[in-house]
Amino acid sequence: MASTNDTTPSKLPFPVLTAEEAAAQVQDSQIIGFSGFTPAGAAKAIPRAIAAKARTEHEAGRPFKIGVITGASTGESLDGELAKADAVLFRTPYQSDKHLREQINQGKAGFFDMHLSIVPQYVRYGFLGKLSWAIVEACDVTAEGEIVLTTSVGASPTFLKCADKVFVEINRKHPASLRGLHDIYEPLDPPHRREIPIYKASDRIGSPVVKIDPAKIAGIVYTDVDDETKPFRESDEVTKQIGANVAEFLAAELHAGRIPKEFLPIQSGVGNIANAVLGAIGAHPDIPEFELYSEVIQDSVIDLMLEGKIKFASGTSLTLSAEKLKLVYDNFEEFRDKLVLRPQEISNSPEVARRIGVISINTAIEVDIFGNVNSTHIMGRNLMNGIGGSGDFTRSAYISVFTCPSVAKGGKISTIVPQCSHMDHSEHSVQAVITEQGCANLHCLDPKTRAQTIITNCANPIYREGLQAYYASAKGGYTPQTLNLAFAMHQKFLETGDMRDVKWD
Ligand code: 0RQ
Repeated sequence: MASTNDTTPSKLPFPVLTAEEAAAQVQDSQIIGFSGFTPAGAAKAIPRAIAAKARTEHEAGRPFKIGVITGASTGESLDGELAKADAVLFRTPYQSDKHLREQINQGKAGFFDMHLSIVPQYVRYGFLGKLSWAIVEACDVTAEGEIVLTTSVGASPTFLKCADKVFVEINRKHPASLRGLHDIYEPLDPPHRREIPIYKASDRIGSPVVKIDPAKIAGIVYTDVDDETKPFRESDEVTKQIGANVAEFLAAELHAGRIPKEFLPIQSGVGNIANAVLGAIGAHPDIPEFELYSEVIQDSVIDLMLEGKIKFASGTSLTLSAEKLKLVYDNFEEFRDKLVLRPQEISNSPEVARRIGVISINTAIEVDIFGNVNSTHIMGRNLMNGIGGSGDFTRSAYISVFTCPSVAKGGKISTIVPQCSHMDHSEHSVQAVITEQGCANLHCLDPKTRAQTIITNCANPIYREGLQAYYASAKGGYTPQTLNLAFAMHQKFLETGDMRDVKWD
């Protein structure tokens, strides 16, 4: 069986192309499914070359934009370059690139947000249009059309299946011995779908490779580049305290018998707070070793595996710093039976999350005093990143937790507000809100008690009195609100750049 692992790639029946030769085949208005879930495993060389082609076309006075579908956020070479080249017709789902965010908020790039678990089936159902290309990063491909992905699976299996033609970026930074890390499984579509047979985080149900018709492979591009993962900020006092508060909350629920003594699988979002939270859970003496059923596997997971605190991690991406990825690759035989990467349709499956009792922990932009959560918008208007996988897990979780610092922008913004300026997760799906100030355990509380608990336990002291004043004057009913004051803090910020000193009467 010839594969790119063989020293002579010409044995394969696929053209070996430069990224520019591949990009030359991409036409204006085509829709492309790119690999990548976070910068992990994202296509890099061809999107960069497509962006260069877009610039040339624009200079020649010709239109050139493409529809960009990915697993989630990607790296600078994909979202960043395409946005800077004004080459994005539409983009979905989650993104976190500052240039693309700007284009979206200026209305120059179309964007629609969706739950990550739903992306592959939307592609299969045809809601996203016909994919002309799938462009994926892999560490190996065989003449028979077996593709071994790299550090993420995301939605790539579906892109590869549904696209007319395929380009594969073979990234030599990743060893072909990764075969076996991935568990590729695609459910049948309704009305033929059956249950996804995962009963614990470590269950494997699929194939180690994505198998496609080799006739669809229009070319291979060889690359040798690291994932464009950004380094973590050193945890500060606020982040550490949020982590400690989450760990204390879970330990208390365990002691109260509301979490079983063997513990339950954790889902954790991405970023600095999520990294610190996992570290704190791992360090808590009362929390036993646990498993992860999540989407992103970050550095702290590897550290906790080495300490024996995390037994197994199921995700869709291995989003590690270069140093941590090297450690995993250097000791891959040790990690092989502790890690699995699945398609996001499976890693983020609400069905599986509900069955296995996932404890979800995600980050909010703002939370209102009743426990509704805004994860996506700044001041109700501008998109930050997107809902990502937070909704996939939150709605189905055994316990769903939202964390955030109590203030943003040096205290000019309170993340606890009378009413969210945009809503992604409703009070019905949010069981705990945790800031560095403390924890509001909202289980089975009515809206009035929720409001008092969130203001007292989570709001920053500089905003606590103001929020209490708002609530004291809020007009009756089951959920007291004064509609013309509910956004007074947001309005104050839009007028003065600071939420403080709102007059509540
Ligand atoms: O701004 O970048 O200018 O400093 O938002 O905030 O505190 O650094 O936290 O990087 O973890 O991001 C919710 C955006 C948090 C992210 C969000 C500003 C703040 C800062 C970033 P700067 P932090 P993080 C996993 C699951 C939604 C989807 C999700 C996210 C910047 O976690 O996108 O959970 N989550 N998916 O200053 C104005 C506020 C603000 C604010 C924070 N109220 N108003 N600015 N910021 N709160 C992901 C996937 O599914 C792949």
